[in-house]
Amino acid sequence: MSEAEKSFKVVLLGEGCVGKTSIVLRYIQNTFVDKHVMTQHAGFFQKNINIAGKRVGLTIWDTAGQERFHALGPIYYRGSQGAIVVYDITDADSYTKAKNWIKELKAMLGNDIVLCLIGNKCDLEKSRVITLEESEAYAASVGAKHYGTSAKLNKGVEELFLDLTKRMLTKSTAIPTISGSSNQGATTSNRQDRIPIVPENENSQEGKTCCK
Ligand SMILES: Nc1nc2c(ncn2[C@@H]2O[C@H](COP(=O)(O)OP(=O)(O)OP(=O)(O)O)[C@@H](O)[C@H]2O)c(=O)[nH]1
Ligand SMILES: [Mg+2]
Repeated sequence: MSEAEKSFKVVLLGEGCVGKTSIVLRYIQNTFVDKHVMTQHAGFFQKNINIAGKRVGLTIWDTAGQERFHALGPIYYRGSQGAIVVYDITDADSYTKAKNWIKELKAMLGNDIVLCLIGNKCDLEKSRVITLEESEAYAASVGAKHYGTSAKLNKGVEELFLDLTKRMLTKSTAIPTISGSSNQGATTSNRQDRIPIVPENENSQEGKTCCK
């Protein structure tokens, strides 16, 4: 193992159906599924990359976007070095939700986390309701960086993770490598994680249609 190895935890947040799982599956497996398979609780994925001569291990937590899982957010974003907050460029509600996640992350973690705001489904440009100017200006105003992606067409996904990793490396020069998370062997892996905590008093969003 390289002496320069670093490990980072990254969390994906955002409303249901915006494409969080699709982004991570595109990145890890280079696959895309048209059908929406709703994430329950969360799943995690691991990937090792070489960057600037360093071997970097990413643990990527893909959270469930449905409102009833919102209260689980802190379990996944606590201790994360990077956050990927996703909205769907054709869905204004998902943009509002993304901004709320960023507010929560900033309130809970301050500047300890590298923030990415992602406008996904860029292939649906004709149905865009959130302009790039608006989202880039908002991201800049909160110290985040905006990226446009299409998990479907494999646009911007690799660049997103590469740039995020570079930003986390830059920020972490003083942070020691997380021990005990051996990423030796397989380059990627994934597992669905079932955590037996379900928030009470949820405002269930079941029945809400989200996918076109
Ligand atoms: N056109 C288009 N559709 C996409 C894109 N990314 C994801 N989708 C579709 O959007 C739907 C939801 O994608 P998911 O990745 O399951 O969304 P999610 O955010 O993980 O949803 P939850 O797990 O419920 O939080 C699926 O039907 C995907 O095929 C994209 O870039 N373009
Ligand atoms: Mg999902």
